[in-house]
Amino acid sequence: MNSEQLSWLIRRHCVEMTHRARASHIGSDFSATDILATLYADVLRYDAKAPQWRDRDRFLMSKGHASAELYAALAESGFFPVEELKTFCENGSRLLGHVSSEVPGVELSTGSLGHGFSVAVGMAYAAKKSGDVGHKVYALLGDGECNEGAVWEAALFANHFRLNNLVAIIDRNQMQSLDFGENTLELDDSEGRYRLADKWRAFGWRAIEVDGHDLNQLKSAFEEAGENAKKEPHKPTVVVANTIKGRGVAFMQNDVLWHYRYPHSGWEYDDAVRELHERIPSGVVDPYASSGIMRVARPENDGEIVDDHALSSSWKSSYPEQMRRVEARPGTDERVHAVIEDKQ
Ligand SMILES: Cc1ncc(C[n+]2csc(CCOP(=O)(O)OP(=O)(O)O)c2C)c(N)n1
Ligand SMILES: [Mg+2]
Repeated sequence: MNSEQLSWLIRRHCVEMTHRARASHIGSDFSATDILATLYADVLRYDAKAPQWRDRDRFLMSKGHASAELYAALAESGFFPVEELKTFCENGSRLLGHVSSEVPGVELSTGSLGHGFSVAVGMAYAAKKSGDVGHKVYALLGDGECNEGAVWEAALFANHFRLNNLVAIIDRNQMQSLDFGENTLELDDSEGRYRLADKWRAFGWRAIEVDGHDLNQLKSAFEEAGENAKKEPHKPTVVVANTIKGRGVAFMQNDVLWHYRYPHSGWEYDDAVRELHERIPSGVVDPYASSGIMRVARPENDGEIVDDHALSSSWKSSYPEQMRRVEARPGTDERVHAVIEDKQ
């Protein structure tokens, strides 16, 4: 299966899993879907039938709330039956709402932000110390997760011990749970001269910035990271992937609502499936509805949508005016939202 096909299937499973389970984080799943698809289709070395194979690359999902997409990627890569995805978040299921190491292919239970990356750094260090050079360690972090102090301590450590067997990936979707990053704790400097990638460079890392939805760019970045030992022999690599939260379903994009909301029965679920089917890659069959959903029960008056989505970007109307610095444009592909007020 190629990365485009895997990417489509991951998104399709995420719609189904969060819908059935009434569970969260589909926006977070969607922003990193293309990253995971590239990793599992083109980059990571693994044996799905022997998940503990000694020479496997290690992948740690440090933003462990985006569990549905990881489970979907693992199931489609052969670690466990795809059918099991239907049990996501059910009582007794091993597919817990935050990433669980009970699941074949998962290296570490995650969800407490900052921890997964710290453990990844420790694993890379241990591999170096024991002369175990047959594999790399990868960790996927959210950008909001970079607000955690532990992340920067681990980044210093990786530089100090020259962990060139380590690749961090930042899902730079500019959002965290209930707001934009800029409104919460900024990662770029106030003049826009030093961006997140520059911070990592200053910490001794090699930083590569890419469009996190461009499968070719992602693949090249990981190949470049693999070449690291030749070019800059001592440095760990970070791939800063610029992404859109909710990418793939127009009404979910760049809207804080979809951090926690699941696609409800009716127009939300139907329209999400319909839109995915507009771009189904050849050779892929929808495991849930092979011919997609043709007619979407979209509410006739927009008022219903607004009521239903009172928590969407407009929810910030209750904020004091000086806090409303950034405004979303939901339903568009525009990643850089309008700054509507000076940040003073
Ligand atoms: C240590 C810790 N604090 C708070 C949370 C609650 N929490 C869950 S998701 C989230 C936002 C994460 O934002 P980001 O890392 O940007 O991930 P995204 O959903 O945007 O991909 C927060 C604060 C947590 N899981 N762990
Ligand atoms: Mg984020």
